Amino acid sequence: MILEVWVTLVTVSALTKGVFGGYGLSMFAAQSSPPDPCYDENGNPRRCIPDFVNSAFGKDVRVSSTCGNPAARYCVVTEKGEERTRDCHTCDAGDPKKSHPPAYLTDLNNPHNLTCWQSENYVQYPQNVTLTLSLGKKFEVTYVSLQFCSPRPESMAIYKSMDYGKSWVPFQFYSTQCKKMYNRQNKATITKQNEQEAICTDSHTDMHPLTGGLIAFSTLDGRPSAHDFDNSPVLQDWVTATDIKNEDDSELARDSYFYAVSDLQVGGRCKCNGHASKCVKDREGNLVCECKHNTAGPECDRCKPFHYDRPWQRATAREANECIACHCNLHARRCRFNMELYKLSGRRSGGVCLNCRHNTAGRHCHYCKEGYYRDMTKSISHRRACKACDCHPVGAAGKTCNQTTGQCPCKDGVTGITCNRCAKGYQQSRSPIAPCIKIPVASPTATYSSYEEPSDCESHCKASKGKMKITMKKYCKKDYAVQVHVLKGDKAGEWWKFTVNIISVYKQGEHRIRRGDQLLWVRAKDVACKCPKIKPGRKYLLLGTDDDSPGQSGVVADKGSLLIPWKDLWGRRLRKFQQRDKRGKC
Ligand SMILES: *[C@@H]1O[C@H](CO)[C@@H](O)[C@H](O)[C@H]1NC(C)=O
Ligand SMILES: *[C@@H]1O[C@H](CO)[C@@H](O)[C@H](O)[C@H]1NC(C)=O
Ligand SMILES: *[C@@H]1O[C@H](CO)[C@@H](O)[C@H](O)[C@H]1NC(C)=O
Ligand SMILES: [Ca+2]
Repeated sequence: MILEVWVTLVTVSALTKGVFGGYGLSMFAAQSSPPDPCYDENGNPRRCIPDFVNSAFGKDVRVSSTCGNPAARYCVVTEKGEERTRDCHTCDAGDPKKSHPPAYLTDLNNPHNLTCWQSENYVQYPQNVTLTLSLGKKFEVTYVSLQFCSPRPESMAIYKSMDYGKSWVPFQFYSTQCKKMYNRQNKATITKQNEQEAICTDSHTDMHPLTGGLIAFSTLDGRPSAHDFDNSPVLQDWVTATDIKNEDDSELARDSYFYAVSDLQVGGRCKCNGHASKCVKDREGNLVCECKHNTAGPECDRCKPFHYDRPWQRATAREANECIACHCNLHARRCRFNMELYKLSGRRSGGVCLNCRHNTAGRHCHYCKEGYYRDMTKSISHRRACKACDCHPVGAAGKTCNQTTGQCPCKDGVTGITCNRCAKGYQQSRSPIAPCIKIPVASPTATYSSYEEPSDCESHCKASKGKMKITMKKYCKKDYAVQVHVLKGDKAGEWWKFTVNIISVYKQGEHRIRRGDQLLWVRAKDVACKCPKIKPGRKYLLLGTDDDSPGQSGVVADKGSLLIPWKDLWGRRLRKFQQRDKRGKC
C-alpha cells in the first residue's frame, strides 16, 4: 500500500524539544496577546511566526483507492493475548453507515468514534496505495503522522514537494526491508553532511498492537542542526513543503488485504520566514502570509517595493531583519539595491534612489541638480528645497549657479545673484557680449587718445565741419546709415578699434552690415582731432562710405563720415529717407 500524503508544510522556527522535536504549543498559549506579535511594546520589529497547526485538518486528500464501489466484504483480525478473532463487515460507498471516504482522513479526530478511510480489498504488490495532500502554500513541517485502523504497512514512503506537486523528494521511508524496497540502509546515521536526506527505518513494526497504531515522522528528529534551526538554511529547506505524499508499498502477506487510516496529520507552521504571525486567504482564495517588517510575497520572502536599503533576510530570534526603506528625502518613489555601495557602507545601506523629483539629485536625492541651488530656509526633504538658478541669459556666463549660494557666474561688469544688473561704475549696453561697460571717467576722448591733439587739426578736420544736421542729401551721398552703440575702444597702431553694437541699419553699402556686435575702425588721427568725436557708452547715428577696413571685418568711419549723437526722433526721419531712397529719389 502506498499512502501519498500531500501536505504543504509549516515553518519550524521556535523549536523546543518535544514529542515531535518542536513547537511548544504552550509557549504560545502562555504568551500575552499584544496587538501585533511582529512588534514589541516599543514598536520595534521582532521575529513572529504563525501558530502551529495541523495543516491537513479539513483538507481534501486524493487517494488512489477507496472501498465500497461496488460494495465489498472485508474482515478484521484482532489479537487478544494469544487469541485471534476475525470480524467481517461490508464496505458500501452508497451507505453512509458503511462507507469509508477519504474525508475521514482529515475530519475531527474523536478517539471514541474513529472514522476511517479504507482502501479497496486485495491491494497486492506491486500495487500500492497513495494518499496525496496539497497544503496550498509553503509550510514548515514538523511532523507527518498516520493513525491506522488496519495493520500498518510493512513499507511506506513519505514524500514532499516544494513546487506544488511538480517534483517530489523523499522525506522518510519505513520498511522491514529497507535495502530491497528503497535501496537504503536501515537506520542510517544523519550527519551534518547529509541532513537533507531521507532515511529508512523498520522501527514502525516494533509497535503493538498489530491493528491500529501510529506512524509518525518527525522532520527534525535526529538531525544535528535542529537545535540551531535559525542558522541552518539546509534544515529550513528540508522542512519546507507545499505538498505531502504517502506511498504504502507493502507486499500484503498478512490476513487483511486493505489499508485503513483514521487520521492523517501534518503538523507545522505556515512558512513566513519570521515576518508574519498568521496566514490569510488573499482575494483569489490562496493562502498567503500577512507580511510585516516591510516584506512581501507569499512567504514574506522578499522586501516590499521601496524597501531595498539592505538585502532581504529571514528573521531570527535575535534579529527581526526587517526590510528598510531607501532614504530619498521624500523626493523618490522608487529605488534599487546596490551591493557594492552596501559593502562600501560597512553593510549598512545599499539603496539608490531612482528618478529623484523636485529638482534633486544624488543617491539619496540629497542635493540639488545642476541649474538649481539649495534654499537653506527649507529642509532638504521639502518639495521646494531646490530653487532654480534663473541665471540671466545675457548677464550670466553660464546657467549653473553655486549650489549653496545660488550665485550665477556673471560677465565682466555684471552683478546680482542672477547677474541681472550692472556693477557700480558700469552702465548697460546693447551688446550681449559685454552687457555692462565701464562708465568712462574724465575726458572720454583723452582716455581714448594716447597723444596730444595735433596742431593741424583745424585743416585736417575742415571737411567735416557743420555736419551735425542730417538731411536727405547727406543721406543719399553716403553708402551706409546705421545706429550704433559704442561699447569700448582700443588703440591698434594707426587705428582705433571700437567695439560697437549695431542697433539698426537704415542703408546698406556694398559691404553688408549686420545688426549686432561689430568693429568700427577710425583712424587714430581722426580720433585725436575729434573728427569724428567718439565716446564709448554713447549712441550715434553713423553715415559713412564703403572703405576697406584694416581688420578682417567691420565698418570704417573717417573724417568724411557723419557721426552724430543719437536722438530718438531721428528714427522716423531716417525711415522716411529710406522709403524715398527705395523709390529712387536719391
Ligand atoms: C461517529 O461519527 C459518525 C461520522 O461523523 C457519525 O455519523 C456517528 O453518529 C458517530 N457515532 C457516535 C456514536 O458518535
Ligand atoms: C505505486 O503505484 C503507481 C501506480 O500504480 C506506480 O506508478 C508506482 O510506481 C508505484 N510505486 C511503487 C513504489 O511501487
Ligand atoms: C559657493 O559659494 C561658497 C560661499 O561663497 C564658496 O565657499 C564655494 O566655494 C562656492 N562653490 C563653488 C563650487 O564655487
Ligand atoms: Ca477520522
